[in-house]
Amino acid sequence: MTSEPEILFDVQQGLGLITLNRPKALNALTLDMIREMEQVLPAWENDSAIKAVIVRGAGDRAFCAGGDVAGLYREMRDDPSGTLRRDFFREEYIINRRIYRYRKPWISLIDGIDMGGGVGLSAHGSHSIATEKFMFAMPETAIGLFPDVGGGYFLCRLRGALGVFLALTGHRLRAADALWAGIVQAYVPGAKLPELVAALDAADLAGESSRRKVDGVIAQFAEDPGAPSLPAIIEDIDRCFSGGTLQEIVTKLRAHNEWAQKQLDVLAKMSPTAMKVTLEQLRRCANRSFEDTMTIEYRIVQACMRPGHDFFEGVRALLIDKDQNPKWNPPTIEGVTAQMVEAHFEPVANDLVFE
Ligand code: QUE
Repeated sequence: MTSEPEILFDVQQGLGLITLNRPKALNALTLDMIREMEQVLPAWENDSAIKAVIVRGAGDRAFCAGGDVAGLYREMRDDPSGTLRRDFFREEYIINRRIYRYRKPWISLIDGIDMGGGVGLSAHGSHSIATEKFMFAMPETAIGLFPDVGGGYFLCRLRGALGVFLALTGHRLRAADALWAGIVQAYVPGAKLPELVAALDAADLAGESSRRKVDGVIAQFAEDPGAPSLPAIIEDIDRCFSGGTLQEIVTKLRAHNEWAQKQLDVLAKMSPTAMKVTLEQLRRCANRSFEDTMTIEYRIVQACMRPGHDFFEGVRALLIDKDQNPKWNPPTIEGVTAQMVEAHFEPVANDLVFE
């Protein structure tokens, strides 16, 4: 039996090309894919024949739908002392940081779904390109998790309360809105991507100004994605989602408009624990370095992997049994104590610390 590799590496001319290759699983990241990347990326960074790295997803639906949380769920159920939950996030966050610090252009071609772990592979690179099929979200509060993979870094740096809104509601963005928010750098129609890659291949990208040279090549293919929808609601977002506690956000939404009632309906489905932890994550990560952010996120995620956490119930309800009916514990935001939130921020035995 021959099985398809989960991730493909290819060097074309002067480009390192990575293809996430689990199309049936929307290219969700496994630990093996992460380990293979860690084998290749340092070598490519030091290889003078490679000018830039391009990342894309196989198939026609997704760039990357996130981490392989179903795999984490199965381990919790079948092998409670397994090490996947410890190693997966540690090694994933090390890759996120490697991308953030990468000394060569890191260009993501996002022709489909880009959620959670996929955002961690794209948003910290130098260039993200969205097509007409682009769909961004940080939907983790729906499964009892929080916007990790450096969400604590880039969400805090979006304008106003946009990051808090995206993190709590999991609101989806298409290309025009992601471009407006600064989450991607250009819109290029999917049909033009092969031509763009060929042009990058042919371009002289060497030297200090390689990022700007990539900007110039992308600009030759970039088009107008149409009008964004966020400008019409950004004042509502800032008014309702800025400052304060989760209860204060809910109070402001209740007193606001029809749009705000829809946001309350969305929040009512999310894990109360995950929402409070997310708000505290964004508060603590504001103005922190990328490395400090990943240390904080690793502590939080290890707390989420403990038996009985909403994470397992969320994955069960949304991705395994698909009954769409998670039984959150505690079931209300009033039931989530400060102590329960605080327990997500305590140092862990195998803390993730960068020198
Ligand atoms: C929230 C999430 C994730 C999600 C759905 C949510 C997530 C994730 C996946 C996912 C999707 C398809 C797959 C897969 C995982 O869905 O993080 O293995 O094939 O990875 O509501 O955070």
